[in-house]
Amino acid sequence: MPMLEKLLITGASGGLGQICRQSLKPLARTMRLTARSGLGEAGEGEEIVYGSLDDAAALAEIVEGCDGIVHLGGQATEASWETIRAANIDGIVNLYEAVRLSTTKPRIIFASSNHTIGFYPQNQRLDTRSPVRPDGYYGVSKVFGEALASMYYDKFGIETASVRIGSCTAEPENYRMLSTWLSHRDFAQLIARIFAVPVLGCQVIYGASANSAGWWDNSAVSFLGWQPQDNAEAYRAKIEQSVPRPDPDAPVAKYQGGVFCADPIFKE
Ligand code: 15L
Repeated sequence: MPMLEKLLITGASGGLGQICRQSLKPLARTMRLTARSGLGEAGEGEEIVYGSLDDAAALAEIVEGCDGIVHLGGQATEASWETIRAANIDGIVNLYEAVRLSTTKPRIIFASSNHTIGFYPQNQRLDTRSPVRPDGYYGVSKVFGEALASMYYDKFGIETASVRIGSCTAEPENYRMLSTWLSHRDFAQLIARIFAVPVLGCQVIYGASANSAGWWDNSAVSFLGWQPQDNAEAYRAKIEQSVPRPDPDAPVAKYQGGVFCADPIFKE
């Protein structure tokens, strides 16, 4: 028996969206996929609805009838303020308004990011209550999303898990990812746990596998029962053989957010 009737994935044509399209199938009777374009043919149990986060009326229709949302849509890297504002500020307000006005009030998983805390040094361990230290407009927009989720929970009871995703790739690709890596399998299992718990409330969760070199402590959300299975350490030897070690003073070796800490202010 799937635990959800209808799961909406926003940003379903992106890298993580395509992974979730496959891995989250067992969670819902129907999966509704949305993006601006590029979703191909609907498979069994799938509905495809094209739309944009800046179209509030279209979003209201896209959200209606869903009991779960994995919100991956929006801008996924640093960009100009205009781009960030449209996709990650106005876009997420439109999404929460659509949820508030829906009859089904879906639980939301918000793809937040490690760039909310990117300016912490790599030798500092953080927990979910550590103050934010965003490393660019992108990180600031994710902090905004987390704050918006908090307000919609306190005012309207809409439940959200803001997952501060580290680096969700098939395998770790560099030294920093030995700490930040989140395997696709662990991400899918985290999503399943978030939808499974009877009461979620509004939580911040670090999205990282059980990396021996990890920086983040999720003990405040142990009630989720999520136990990541993978550990980036298994790839250390491969990285040591194939990736040049960065200068210890380079942002990628100094800060948790890596190269994002060195990004300029982009202009349109
Ligand atoms: C993110 O938030 C980005 O969306 C992703 O592309 C990676 O850069 C990741 O963070 C990371 O920090 O590795």
